[in-house]
Amino acid sequence: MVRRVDQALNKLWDRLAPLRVGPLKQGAFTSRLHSEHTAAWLGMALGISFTICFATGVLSHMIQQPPGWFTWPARPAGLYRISQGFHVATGIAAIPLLLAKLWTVFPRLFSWPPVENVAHALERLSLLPLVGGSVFLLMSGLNNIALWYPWEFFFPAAHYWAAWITIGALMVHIGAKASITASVLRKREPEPDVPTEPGGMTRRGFLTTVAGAAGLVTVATVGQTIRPLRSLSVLAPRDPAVGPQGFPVNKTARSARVTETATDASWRLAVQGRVDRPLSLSLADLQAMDQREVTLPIACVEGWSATARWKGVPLNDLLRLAGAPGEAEVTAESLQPRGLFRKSELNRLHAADQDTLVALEVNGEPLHLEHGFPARIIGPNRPGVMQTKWLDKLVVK
Ligand SMILES: Nc1nc2c(c(=O)[nH]1)N[C@H]1C(S)=C(S)[C@@H](COP(=O)(O)O)O[C@H]1N2
Ligand SMILES: [Mo]
Repeated sequence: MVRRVDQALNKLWDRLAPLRVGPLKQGAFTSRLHSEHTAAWLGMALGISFTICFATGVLSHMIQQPPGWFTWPARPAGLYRISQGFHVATGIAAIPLLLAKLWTVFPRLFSWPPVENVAHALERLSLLPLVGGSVFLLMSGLNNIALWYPWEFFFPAAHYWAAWITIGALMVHIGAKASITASVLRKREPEPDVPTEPGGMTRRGFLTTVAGAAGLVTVATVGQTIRPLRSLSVLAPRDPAVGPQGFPVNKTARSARVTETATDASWRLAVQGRVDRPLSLSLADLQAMDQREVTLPIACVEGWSATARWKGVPLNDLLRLAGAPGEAEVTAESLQPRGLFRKSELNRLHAADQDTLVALEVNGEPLHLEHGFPARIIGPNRPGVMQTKWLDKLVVK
C-alpha cells in the first residue's frame, strides 16, 4: 500500500516537472552555506538550548501549578533563580541560532520532489509545528520579558502548551536527522570549507558569527540577574537596581488597585482557615512580635532577579500562634481585588521554613507601597510571582 502511494507520487512529480521554475529550479540556491554541515552544527546548538529551555520551563510551570506528587523544596534558596535564569538565557540565545538555522535550510522548502515518500511527507509535515512552535515560543517569551502583551490569550498557558507541541515535533525531527547529523559531526563525510565566491564567508566564519551573536544577546540580557554583568546588559528589559528601594517593580499598587486599602490605618492581617485561634493582627501587632532578618532574592519568571535584606515575622511563628496543624499548607491572599497573581500557595516545606517571612521591611526601611506595604510574603526558592504583595489574609488548609 505504502509502496503504491510512493510510486504514484513519483509519477505525479514527473508530470509536474515543468512547474520547476524560480526557486524550484535545480541549483536555484548557490550559497555553500546552505549545507548539511551548517545545518548539523546549528541543529546541535538548538537541540541543547531548546532542551534546557524546555526542562527549566516545565519545572517553573510545575512549581506554580504543582501536580499532587510534586513538592518544590524551599532549599537551596536560590535554585529557582538559577533555573529560571537558564530558561530565559537559553531562550534568548536560541533566537539568533533559530534565525541562522532557518536561513540555512530554507532552500529545502523548494526541494524537488516536494515529497519523496510517505515517511518523507510525515517528516516535512512535522516541520510545521516545529518551526511555527519555535517561532511562537521565542517571540512570545521575548514579548513577555519585555512586558508587552499585544495578544488576547493568557501567556503562560499558550507558552506552556506550545512548548509540548514543539518538543514533540522536535523529537520527530531529531529522529529523522540523527544519522546525518552524527555523520557530519563525526566528520565521516568531510566537505571542504570553501566560500561560494572567492573572499566570501566560510562555513566556519558563518558559524562563528552566529555563535558570537548568540553570546552577545545572552551577555546583553543576563546582567538582569547576574549583577557583575549589569553594565553590559544594554538589551535587558530590567535593571535589577532600578526601582524604589533599589529593585524593580512589576505590578504597581495603582494597577493592582490597592493604593487605598493598603494604606488604610485600620489594615489588619487575618490568619484563618484550619486554625484553633483565628488571628487579626495590626501592623503594630506584627511589629511587636519577634522579627527575623533574611537575605533573599526576588527571582521573577521573566529572568530578572534582585537580592534584598528582608525583615519581618516568620510565617511559621504566626501559624503556631494561631494553632495551625503541623505540615500546614497556606494560601496567601492579597488586598488586590482581581488578577491571577493576587494569591499564592505555600506548600508545607515553604510554610514551615523559618526564612519564609511576612515581611514588613526591606533593606532597613518599611516596605515601599510598590513593594507590598504593609506586608508581603517573601520566602526562599519561590518564583517572584509567588512572593505575594499587599497581604490581606493567610488561609490555612
Ligand atoms: N499581589 C500581588 N503580588 C505580586 C504580584 C502581583 O501581580 N500581585 N506580582 C509578583 C511578581 S510577578 C513579582 S516578580 C514580584 C515583584 O516584586 P517587587 O515588585 O517587590 O520587586 O512581586 C510579585 N507579587
Ligand atoms: Mo514576576
